[in-house]
Amino acid sequence: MKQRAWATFFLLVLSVGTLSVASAAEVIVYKSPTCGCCSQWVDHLRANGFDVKTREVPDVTPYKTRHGVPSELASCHTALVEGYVIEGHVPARDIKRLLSERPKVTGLAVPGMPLGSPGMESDTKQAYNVIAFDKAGNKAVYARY
Ligand SMILES: [Cu+2]
Repeated sequence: MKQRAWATFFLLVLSVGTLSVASAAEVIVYKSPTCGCCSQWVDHLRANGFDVKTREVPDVTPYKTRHGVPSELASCHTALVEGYVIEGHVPARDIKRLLSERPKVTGLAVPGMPLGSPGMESDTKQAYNVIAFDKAGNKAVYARY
């Protein structure tokens, strides 16, 4: 009986370990060293359990081009997570939904820098959309705020 209890305990530890690894998705963020709202978005992701690594670069534009971000969807920072591209101030909950649904898209973008989005905290709230995009030029609204 005692042995069985230990076996259950170890199974629990194993499954909890696996879960935490799965939830701490690694995010690589390309940002300019002087971008304050980029750093605040990084804090937002970390507060929501993401394992964020930042890459300070003098010009983020080549990274956007390389990873297929359409110029009209461009924002400040560009991030990579599990094969997806995240452009701009995309809320953590939409990235989590993306990683669980795994749609066939290149990534998600919040074009520009809307006030009130994560990392752009403000008393003024602008309505904005999270846009899913692919390399063929298709775009669709993924979430509305
Ligand atoms: Cu920004």
